[in-house]
Amino acid sequence: MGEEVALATRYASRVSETAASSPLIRRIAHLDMDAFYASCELLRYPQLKGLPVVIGGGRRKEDDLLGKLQAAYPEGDWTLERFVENLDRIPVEFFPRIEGYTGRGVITTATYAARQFGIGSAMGLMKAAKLCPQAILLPVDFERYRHFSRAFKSIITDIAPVMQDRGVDEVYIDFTEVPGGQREGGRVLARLIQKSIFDATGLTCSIGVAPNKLIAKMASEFNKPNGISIVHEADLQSLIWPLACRKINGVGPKADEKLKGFGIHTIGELAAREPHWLVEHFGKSYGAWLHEAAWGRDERPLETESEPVSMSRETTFDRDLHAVRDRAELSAVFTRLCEQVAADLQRKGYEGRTIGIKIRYDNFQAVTRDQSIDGYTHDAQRIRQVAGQCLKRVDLSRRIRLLGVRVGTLVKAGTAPHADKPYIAAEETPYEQADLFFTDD
Ligand code: DCP
Ligand code: MG
Repeated sequence: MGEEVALATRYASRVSETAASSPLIRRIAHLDMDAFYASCELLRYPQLKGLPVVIGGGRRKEDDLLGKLQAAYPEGDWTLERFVENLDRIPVEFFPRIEGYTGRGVITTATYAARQFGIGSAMGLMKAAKLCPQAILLPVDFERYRHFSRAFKSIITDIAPVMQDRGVDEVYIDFTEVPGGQREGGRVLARLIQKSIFDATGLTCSIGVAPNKLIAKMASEFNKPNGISIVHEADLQSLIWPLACRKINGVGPKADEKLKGFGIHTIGELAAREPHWLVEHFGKSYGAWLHEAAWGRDERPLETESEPVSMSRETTFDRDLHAVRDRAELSAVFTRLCEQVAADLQRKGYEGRTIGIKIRYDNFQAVTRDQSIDGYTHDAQRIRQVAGQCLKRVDLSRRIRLLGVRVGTLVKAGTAPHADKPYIAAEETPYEQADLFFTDD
């Protein structure tokens, strides 16, 4: 069955201290995916590459495309399954255009081809329709973007473990102590990360490497898309000072207006002001910060998230399943989810004490149940037994859209008493609704 399995690891926040004590030159990267939502869409519709495409508006309308295909090729066997497998073969002319759009929809992002027409994030679709009527309009699919978000981040942490998550499509990475992180100012490692992400996902990103987060964030924009920019401390005057103050992450539209009112447009002009003048006009803390920022100083550590608090696997079914009629299928999926969570735990070296399930019904209502055990485990069978108990506490007479298994309260494997007591409760449980599809074997 074609369901998509999603995995998730939740972390407790922790601050990285690596750079402070290091004799190496501090090198911090900011990585930002290129036209992220649009690029995720182009992976499944490669026939749209190079064309103006905007993402936004209403809900998914893939079924409209299926309808068109059925009408155009009535002899074709266009089941949903066949359709999903052949997305890359849908003729370009079948895709909806933005022309004539009326409504209040807003663009989340646009391909670089669409940007040439002046289209960009947060623009109304009606305005975009005027700028480029032939642009193709695709609906947003957040689940898909989250999937690729997790994928590219896990590739990064495999290479460079100190990473700060900044949202769906950007992260900071501490290059300082990573092999290759100092070579050519970080370019060698940046190239490796770009290539690894591209090879695994087909997505491109842009990376800026600089002495700190503030400059790195600006630098990642210098060579978009698919670019790398290296900034050293000595480049402040030539590369940073000519930029508009607004390019500083932390100078919003209001502060920018006020700065302009004083005739300060560029970061260089900001740097030229006396700190006490800035404090006088922008307040003690913000004024002082503006001065530091203009001089490229930023000591903030990366806030890494390296201690997971839970790991989970969940899957959304192609069609909603029923506990009785689809018993075998559900049981198999359930077992597999437990095995996957167990494998995730084992691979990353964790064990957990709280085992839980999540179900989303056909009306999108979600319920969760969990249960704590004595000791800690990363054993698939044990997880399945306890998760099976949790399932007995939810309504299984309704159709199910999503099923998930989570293990929480994690500790590093081997650091806590092991839950190796045989678990017999499940065998003793009398026949209940959950047994309809969750066998206790
Ligand atoms: N996004 C959104 N609404 C906005 C801005 C962005 O929904 N106003 C979403 C869509 C983007 C994603 O967030 O794909 C990442 O935002 P970016 O600003 O990084 O934009 P892109 O990744 O799309 O393009 P770029 O190549 O400029 O980074
Ligand atoms: Mg981006």
